[in-house]
Amino acid sequence: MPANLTPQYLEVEKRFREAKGTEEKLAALEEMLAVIPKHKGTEHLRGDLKRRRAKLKDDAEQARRRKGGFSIAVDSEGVGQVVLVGPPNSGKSALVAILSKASTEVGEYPFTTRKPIAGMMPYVNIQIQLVDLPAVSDTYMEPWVPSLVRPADLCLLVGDLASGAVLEELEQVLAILERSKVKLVSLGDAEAPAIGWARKRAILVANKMDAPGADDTLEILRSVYESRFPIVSVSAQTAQGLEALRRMIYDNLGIVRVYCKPPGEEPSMKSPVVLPRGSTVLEMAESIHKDFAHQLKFARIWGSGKFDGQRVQRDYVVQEGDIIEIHI
Ligand SMILES: Nc1nc2c(ncn2[C@@H]2O[C@H](COP(=O)(O)OP(=O)(O)OP(=O)(O)O)[C@@H](O)[C@H]2O)c(=O)[nH]1
Ligand SMILES: [Mg+2]
Repeated sequence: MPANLTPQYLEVEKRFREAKGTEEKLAALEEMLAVIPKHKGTEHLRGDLKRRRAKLKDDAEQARRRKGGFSIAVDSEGVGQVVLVGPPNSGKSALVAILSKASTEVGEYPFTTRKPIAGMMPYVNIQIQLVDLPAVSDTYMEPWVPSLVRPADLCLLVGDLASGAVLEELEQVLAILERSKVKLVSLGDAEAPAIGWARKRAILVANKMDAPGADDTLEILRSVYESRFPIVSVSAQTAQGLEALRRMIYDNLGIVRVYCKPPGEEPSMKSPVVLPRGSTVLEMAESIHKDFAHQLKFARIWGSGKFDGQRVQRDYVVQEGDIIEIHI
C-alpha cells in the first residue's frame, strides 16, 4: 500500500536529516510521528520511527547520566499526560501535590521547582499523569520547559488570583511558549499546526480563589480569556473547585472510556478501555488485541442511547460509557 506522505511530513523529515544533536533529532522525530498520516500504508514506517525514537531517548538519557544531570523527558503514564505551566508562585506545585499526592516542593519564594515532578491523579477508574514544571517567566526560566509542554496531551495554564499582575504574567507565559512555537488552544481547536508548531490544548486554572479580592480578579481573567480557554477557579489551599478541575481535565483529554464484555459474561467496569474520542468499534477491538481486528464480525452495544444489546457494525463510533460485546 502506498504511504502517500504529505508535504508537511516530508518537510519535517528533511529537518530530521539535517538535525545535529540528539535533542534536535528527537524533537523532529516527535513531530514526524505527530504529522505522519495514520493508515495501513505507513504502518511500517511508523513502527520504524518509534524504534528510532526509543533509541534516541536511550542515547539522550545515557548522555545525561554521564554528565550527572537528570532526565528532562518525562515518560507518559496512565491515560494521558497533563503538564502545569505558569508564572512563578502561582501554585502549580501545590496543585500537583493535592491532586496527585506526588511529593513536590511548595515554596513561598518564586522558582521553587527546578525540575519536572510527575504524579498520578486518580480519576474514577483511571489514572492521569500530572507533571509539575518550573516557572515560565522572562526573569528566569529553565530553557527546556517548553520542550516538555510539546509532547503533553493537555496543559494547565495556572494563573495566580492573589497576584496584582496576573494578566501580564499569563501573557508572558503564552508569549514565551510561542517563542518556542508552542501555542495553547482550546479543545475545539481543529486548525492544523503550521510546520514546526505544536498546538496544545489548555485549560486556564485560576488558583488561590481563597485570596482577598480573588473574585474581582477572576472576573477580569474571564473577560479576557473566556473565548480562548475553558476556565476553572480553584484553591489548592481550601480544595475549592478541585472536583470541577478533575472533571475538566478528563473532559479535555479528548478520550472516552468504554467497557469490554465477553459474550455471556458481565463487563468489567473497573478496567475501562481508553480510546481517543471518535474511535470505532474496530479500533477498540484493535486496541485490545491486533488479531481481534481481522476477526471482528460485529458488536453489541449497551449505552450510547442505543437499545440495549443493539447490534452495530465495525465502523460504529463508540461513546463514553458504552459496554461493548465483541463477536469474532
Ligand atoms: N492562599 C493560597 N496560597 C496558595 C495556594 N496555592 C499555593 N499557594 C501558596 O503560593 C506559594 C507558591 O506555591 P507553589 O505551589 O510553590 O507555586 P509554584 O507555581 O509551584 O511556584 P514555582 O515552583 O516557584 O514556579 C506557596 O506559598 C503556597 O503555599 C492557594 O490556593 N491559596
Ligand atoms: Mg513549583
